[in-house]
Amino acid sequence: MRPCGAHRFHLVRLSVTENTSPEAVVDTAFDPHAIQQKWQAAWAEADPFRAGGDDDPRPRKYILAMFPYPSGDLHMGHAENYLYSDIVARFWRHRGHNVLNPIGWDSFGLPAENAAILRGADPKVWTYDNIAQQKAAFQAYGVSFDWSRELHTSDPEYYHWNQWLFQKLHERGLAYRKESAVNWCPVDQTVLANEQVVDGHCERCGAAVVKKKLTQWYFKITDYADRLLDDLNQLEGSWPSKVLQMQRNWIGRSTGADIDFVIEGREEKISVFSTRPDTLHGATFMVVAPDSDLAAELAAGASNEVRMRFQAYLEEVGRTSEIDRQSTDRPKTGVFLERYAVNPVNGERLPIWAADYVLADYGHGAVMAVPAHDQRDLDFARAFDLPVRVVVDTTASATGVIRVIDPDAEIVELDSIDPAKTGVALTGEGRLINSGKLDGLSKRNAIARVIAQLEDAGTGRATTTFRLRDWLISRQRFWGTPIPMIHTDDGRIVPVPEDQLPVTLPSAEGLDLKPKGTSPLGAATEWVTTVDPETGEPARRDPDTMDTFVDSSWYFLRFLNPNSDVEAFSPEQARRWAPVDSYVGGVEHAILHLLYARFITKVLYDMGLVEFTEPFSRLINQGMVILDGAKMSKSKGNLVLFNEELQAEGADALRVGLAFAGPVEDDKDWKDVSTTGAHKFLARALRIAHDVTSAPDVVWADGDTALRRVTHKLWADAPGLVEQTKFNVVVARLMELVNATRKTIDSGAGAADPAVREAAEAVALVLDLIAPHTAEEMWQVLGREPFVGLEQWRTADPSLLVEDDVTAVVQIDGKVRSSLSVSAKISPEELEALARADEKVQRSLGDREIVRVIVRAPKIVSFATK
Ligand code: ANZ
Repeated sequence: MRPCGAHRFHLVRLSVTENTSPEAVVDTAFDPHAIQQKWQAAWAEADPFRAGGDDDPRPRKYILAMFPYPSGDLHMGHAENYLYSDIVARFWRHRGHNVLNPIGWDSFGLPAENAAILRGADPKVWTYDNIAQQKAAFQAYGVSFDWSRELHTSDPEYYHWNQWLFQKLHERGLAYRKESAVNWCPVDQTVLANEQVVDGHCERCGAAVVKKKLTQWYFKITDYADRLLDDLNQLEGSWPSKVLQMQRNWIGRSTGADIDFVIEGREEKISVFSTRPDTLHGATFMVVAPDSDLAAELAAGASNEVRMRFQAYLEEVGRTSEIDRQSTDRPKTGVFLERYAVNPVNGERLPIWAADYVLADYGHGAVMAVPAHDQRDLDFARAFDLPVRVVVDTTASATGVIRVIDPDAEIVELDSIDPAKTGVALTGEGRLINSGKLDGLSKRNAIARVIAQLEDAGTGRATTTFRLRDWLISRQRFWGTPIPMIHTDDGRIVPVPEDQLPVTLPSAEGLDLKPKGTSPLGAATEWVTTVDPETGEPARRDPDTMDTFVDSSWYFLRFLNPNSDVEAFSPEQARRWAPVDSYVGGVEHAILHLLYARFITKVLYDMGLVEFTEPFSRLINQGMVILDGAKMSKSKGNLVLFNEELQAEGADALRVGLAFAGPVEDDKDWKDVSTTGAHKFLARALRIAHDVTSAPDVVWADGDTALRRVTHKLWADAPGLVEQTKFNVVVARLMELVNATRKTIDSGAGAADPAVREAAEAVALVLDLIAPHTAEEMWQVLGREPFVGLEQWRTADPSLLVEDDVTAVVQIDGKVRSSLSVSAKISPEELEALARADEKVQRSLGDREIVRVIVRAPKIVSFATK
């Protein structure tokens, strides 16, 4: 029963401005759909989440979630992603910030084209239909976007500036064409960037990727390799360490030396890259990548039989993925090329082999093989009976102290660790042996000495090598940004003049979009025919389109003035808003998108257009939503559909269910997401607002202290919890406050207690992060003006934060077995003693022996038993 008078404030007609007034409160019964509709209409009308203009005095926050590809319906991954960034955006508004939280669509790309081929539809129509559908879903989900900045990368107004960017890179020598062996997807019939090849397969369709020699456009990201690596240090602590590590590995900086070897019967020397020049005396053969030009040249000079064996081997290698080639547990294969190299330090003849574990496009595509100290070389030497020579004694550490490898032996016999016998390469630290004047030196000193010697003799030099390759950006597909270059009849390639940009896509009508290895745009005769801007002679447009990762490499800047037709973005607005303060997205973008966006940001910095070198100050990766431990997918038939869930319990229950299911970065099993539980909680929350009988101007200080303490503890902790992205804890704390409030209403001072109003308002203000519709409704029921989403959070009263007693839980083998009421200041020893003495604990322990105790005073004592 509701105490009488409870409706006093509900009947007030509330309005923000003329015509934006939401209808009076829906009903005391919780009808999430009615509440949702009402507040969504009110938001659409009043546009409360639009970012403030230049004269807005509040500090700015730029909150962004990785923009979606318009694949149709939203899925649970989207539901999670945009929920988290919405929580952050709402939080900063409550903290007095001018928040920019924009949304757009990454709307170029293969799926549109493939769907179009399958159904004979226009990729454009398919794409924009999907965008409309997703937009409606976002609105139904209650995300507080600034819709005025919506953009689509497939609009000419957007891709105009991709073309501008391309030309700027071209002017700076950072966009270029070259012929090389590229990754080719035989199904999608297009080239792929290295980053789009996952375990040897096409990232999109899963087909095994093959190598094909083609002339393509590249962005010279390798010029930025050092900066891309070094600047990761700036992000330490604000990006997940896993992502930083993945980027470091991908860029893969190795320091070592280039060493030049004379090849018998060849005028020019060849260089090899080695991280272990100290082992030069241990080189016993040389290996070249079979698919390198060098191997072909060396094989050409060999006997007929070897030439044939080499050809057959080359074909076999062409069918092997790069991952397999590098795998250590694969039998080693290769062909001796009947040629010899000469070791520059001792004049020894080293037989030259072609073997697939050496890659053509790393270092110089050739290695000096040191089987004693490199596992792959050792496996190869053992397979083909080549000599193994130990040149670093790893049984003695660099300091000269004997390292005991076999604990039963005093000194290890070198023989017992001979790699030729054990099959285990000696890769550790040690002192040099069998290396002439280098003998006795530590690895580090020997490396420095060898490099100095090589440099003196002019046969080598210190070098740094990167794993990172240049970014291949041209694609032989239709639905992308046309590359703004012109091929003249006399073989020049010139930029489309800036005043003729954008080069817009022709209509897809009449074009055969089926993948066939050349761009469908080449067949659009009218489109492709143009004139040489310098001579006016007939010429052809470049028929390729850009990788869509170009589109997403700078979109966060376009949101700052998305409608400009005079510039890609405004440097002045970038100064105000960028870099992005908080960026939420999936870890699947740990390399591709984030690396490209970091690269383009650095180029824009060098152009003087932005004043920062890293685009995203903080990165939040969400886990996946899975079902029964497995990734959801259409083909497995285990999809939980966003729209169905939205229909069931409404947006807020879905939002609360997801937020409560676990830590942001963890995968969440849909089994653990309870939208019905969330629904009940929201109904309880709204109910307390309905029950409040005191007036909005009541003096809180007169309220019940126990309840006020819970409220103020929330005010003290909520900001920190949100900043640490502990959204599940925020939900738990809201549940705690709702329960405490209910208790006061039902059994304590009653609904008229000012502390009840204070608590209910606190619930509304914090709940807005996660369940904004219910929060708005509560706020209105409480007699306050909309919108709660724009209200400032309150601060905790320190005098209400001193805790007298707290509840400590006692766990045994991970299960809570008892709880104790203890002083907040209890010592760990005291707490452990109390826990051990507790009757319930003793009962459930029985005669089991405690083997480990963890005490976190004053909250937890955890016993582990045998
Ligand atoms: C001799 C040597 C002796 C090496 C030794 C290692 C250990 P990271 O660290 O990954 O940069 N290498 C060079 N170019 C290669 C290629 N194209 N394909 C396959 N392997 C190649 O690896 C550098 C090391 O990998 C180089 O140092 C070279 O082998 C090999 F005890 O040179 B090393």
